[in-house]
Amino acid sequence: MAAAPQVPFDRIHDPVLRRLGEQVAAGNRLTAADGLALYRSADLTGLGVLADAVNRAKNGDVVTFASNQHINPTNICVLRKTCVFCGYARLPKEEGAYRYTLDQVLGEAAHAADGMTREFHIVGGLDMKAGLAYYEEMFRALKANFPHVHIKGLTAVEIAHIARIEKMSWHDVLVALKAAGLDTMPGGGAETFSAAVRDRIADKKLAGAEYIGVHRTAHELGIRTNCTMLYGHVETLEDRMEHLQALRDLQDETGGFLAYIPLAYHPDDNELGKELGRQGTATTGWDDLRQLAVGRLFLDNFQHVKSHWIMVTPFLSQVALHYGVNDLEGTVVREKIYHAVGAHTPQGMSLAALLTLIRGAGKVPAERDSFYRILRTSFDAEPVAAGVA
Ligand code: V47
Ligand code: SF4
Repeated sequence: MAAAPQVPFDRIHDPVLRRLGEQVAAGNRLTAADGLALYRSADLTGLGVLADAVNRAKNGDVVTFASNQHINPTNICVLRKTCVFCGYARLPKEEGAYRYTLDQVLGEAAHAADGMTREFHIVGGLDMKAGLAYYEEMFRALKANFPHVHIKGLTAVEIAHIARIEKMSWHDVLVALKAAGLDTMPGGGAETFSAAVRDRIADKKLAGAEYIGVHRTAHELGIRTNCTMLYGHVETLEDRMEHLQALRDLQDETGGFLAYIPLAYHPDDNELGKELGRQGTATTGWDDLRQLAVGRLFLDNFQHVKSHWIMVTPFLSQVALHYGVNDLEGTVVREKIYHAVGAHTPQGMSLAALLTLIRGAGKVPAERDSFYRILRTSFDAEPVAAGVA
């Protein structure tokens, strides 16, 4: 059990936050109304102080990261027209549509051949031609070729899609995929659970209660999962609290969630962004930090809160390490790969840069595996960026 948080009350100016801080320090649960009060506080620094105290009590100063590789086997998706926030999906005959063959998947995965990648994060569209056999064959081949690599694959929405096209239950699809090599599931597809918001931005997508249902089934089968929330589009703060409440309730029931990852909505290159006239205006730093901090405080039964630095920038993710975050998502590219390609890859950060970022925030970097077991905290053999103590 985590130690009681040591809250430095003198650094919290908002009396409402102080009152809630006393609740948290006493080990009392916050209600959804308390969560709303956290969101509405103008004392962002005080909110961070509180979230940091809770995080330190759970995870100390350690900040983890994993060495993973994303594989997106198909961008063909039946919800292409109704998930209006998505810029990735294509219809089967649309320009840019693709579905990898098994050889292409193995070719992408070959980057893992030198033993550095420890996790494949595999997600794609809801493709009518990517059914159970497609993924079973893929997972079996990946495990045969890269037995040391963990498979974190398929969102709840993809599991439900496979179940629908195969006329199977979620349970039976998950049992089959587990037997083929599925280890854990990512948290994508949650968006915002509120029915009104879903109607507007993700009509026809698996409902919030069904997303929770697929995760419950996975947890019952011993498949641990992550969860997410897409925020910063048309949702209200009440919608965000409804979403957090549903995540906390399932975690109370199963304990199967590994991490919570809020995802900041990006308005470029998607229909919703055009409709809202929001292009070029992503979420604000203020909102990103409070979203992470409120998650840390309300989700008192979660060990890990992850910031996705590709979405909110490495700079904000660094500051977020003082707002309740203990884990960073984003591909870590080792120096030799990094230099081999001769330039910054758009979706990777060198290990040295990541270490600089974590240490620069006064935290202790640690490489972890997919179950959050620490693999190493010493990086002496790695190249070190200038300015790292
Ligand atoms: O479900 C789609 C989001 C998610 C946009 O579990 C967008 O470890 C912002 O879930 N702006 C997929 N976000 C990514 C995801 C994820 C990422 C990293 C780690 C893990 C994990 C999961 O991306 C989708 C959707 O919510 N998304 N479009 C957009 N325009
Ligand atoms: Fe995009 Fe996923 Fe929606 Fe398909 S289901 S349109 S891939 S967000």
